[in-house]
Amino acid sequence: MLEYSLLYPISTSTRCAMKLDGMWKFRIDFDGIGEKEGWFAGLPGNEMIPVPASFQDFYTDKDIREFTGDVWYETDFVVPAAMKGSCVFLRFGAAAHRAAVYINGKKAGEHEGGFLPFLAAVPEEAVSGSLCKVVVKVNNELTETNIPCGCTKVLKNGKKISKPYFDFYNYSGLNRSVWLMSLPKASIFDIDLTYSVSGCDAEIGYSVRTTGDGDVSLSLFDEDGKKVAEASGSSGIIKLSDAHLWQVRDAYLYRFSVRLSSGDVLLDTYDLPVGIREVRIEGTEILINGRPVYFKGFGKHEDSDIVGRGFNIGVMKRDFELMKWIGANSFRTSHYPYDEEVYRLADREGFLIIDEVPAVGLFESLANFLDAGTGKGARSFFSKPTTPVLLKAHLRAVEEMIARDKNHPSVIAWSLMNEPETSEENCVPYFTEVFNTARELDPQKRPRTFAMEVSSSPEKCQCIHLPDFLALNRYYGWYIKGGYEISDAEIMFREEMDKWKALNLNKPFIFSEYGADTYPAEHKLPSVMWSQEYQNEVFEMLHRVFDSYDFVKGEQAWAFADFQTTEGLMRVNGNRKGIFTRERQPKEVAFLIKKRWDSLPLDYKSEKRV
Ligand code: EVA
Repeated sequence: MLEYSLLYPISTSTRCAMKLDGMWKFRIDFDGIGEKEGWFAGLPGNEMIPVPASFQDFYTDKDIREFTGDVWYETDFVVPAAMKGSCVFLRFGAAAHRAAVYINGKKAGEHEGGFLPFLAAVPEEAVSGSLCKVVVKVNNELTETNIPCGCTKVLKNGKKISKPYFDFYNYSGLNRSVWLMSLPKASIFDIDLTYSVSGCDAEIGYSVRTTGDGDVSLSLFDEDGKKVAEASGSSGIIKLSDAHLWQVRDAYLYRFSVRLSSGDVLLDTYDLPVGIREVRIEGTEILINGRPVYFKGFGKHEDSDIVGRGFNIGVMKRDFELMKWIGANSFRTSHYPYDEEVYRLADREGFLIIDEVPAVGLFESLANFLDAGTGKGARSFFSKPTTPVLLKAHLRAVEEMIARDKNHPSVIAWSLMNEPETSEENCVPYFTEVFNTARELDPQKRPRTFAMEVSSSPEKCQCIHLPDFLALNRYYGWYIKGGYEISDAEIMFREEMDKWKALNLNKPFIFSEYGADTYPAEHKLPSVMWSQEYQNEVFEMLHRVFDSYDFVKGEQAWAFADFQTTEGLMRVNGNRKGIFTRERQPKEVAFLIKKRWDSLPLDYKSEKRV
């Protein structure tokens, strides 16, 4: 159980939440002297930087952009009188990859893992209305004992460099909002919801965990603000006849309002947007409210110009508009849980999310995405002396992700790893523990999966039995037999699919990645790799294959937009497999995909089609 509540920060009559976003003081610890010189009590200098944002792309100096080590942030705040008598916290949406928080010079909290929130308690003496100082030391070094995996190398000139085992730039810093928030001493700590839907009738199972004594009661309001149900007690079932269900791309959100009281005194109250929907897998079908769904969408990144992986609310809005335009209904939060705003908007817009924990780079290779095409074998990642430490960090991230995201109707599945090494038996205990933990922690028992690289083949993968549906990342026509050899790529792809079919797993498959790098300015007749025309040919070929297998129940193209990576021979100022450019404009292939997705019915390939 987590030591603090990860309910999204909101203000109600009993709790306050305010953002501390804006310009913070900033200092890069080039010489590793910050601790010794007591920077935790206040930073030297006057350098300022925006929060939230990655620090890398603001500066013109490459030594800053590539800096690997500690960077320090500082701001002042005053606890408003309204928070007096409450427990006061700072809540960090994300600090990549590890952080230590100091309030008025004293350590107030620390956290490892760069994509999930954590809280630091503001000490009581600071809650007196005087000026407080928060200093945060953020470290961006990659290791094999935390996720995402990578390492740090030292150059001959003594400077450090990050070597990710994954294909996205190691953007870091305070990438998400920082909140000052207060909770009453007796408060609502966590809410679990489950749904069972039968026709138009629904049952909502609820369980509310509180700190301190008090009685729980709750009300459910519809979108017109009309109260449709009431209940009391910390757990129970609400029955709703004629429920308005949350459907794919047709969302409906009730307001679930929880109260904790002692006699007539209201101790705490919390409101949660709630979408009533049931997720089930039956044979090769993925069912939302009993209806088969074919997934259309993307693997994405949180990545944009200037702010890097910093949350950018405008870019988020544009991304949703583009996904609606192209006919998508879903996305995977590759390769880490995104900002909470993304899930809130997906709840509102009716998108389906496969929520991915930041377990990427679990492969004995400096760049597993390159091996992703070759099928090159690798030594196992799961029998090192450090494996138990890695597993602990992985399980903690699964716990935090599920605690944070379990109540979003948009979240319909967990992706527990991206492209791990699976061909040796010693990965099985590790995987089993991760899969079991997710099942145990999720009140809704949502489907679990992991994205499988090509060496996780029907012959070799040791973990096929674990996912509830299979998610394949495949690059036929790019890493495998690209260019004029694409006809061989199609044959090899079909051979692989025939082998999956022969296994008769009776589980749904989706393609969680496929694509081809394309330079938006490049046109060529006849096509060559990297041209717009070639990206179209690859997608046409892949679509033909997807359409030939009924157990394929979805396609999520790689990637939604071009994104920044570590520089190298394989990447032209980033990964160019975007269907949209990094500026969020369509490449040619976007029109081809739109035509297809607009024409595919939601229950495409379902045996239950009427
Ligand atoms: C690629 N392939 O090579 C992608 C990566 C991605 O960006 C993968 O999961 O297999 C990875 O991160 O373009």
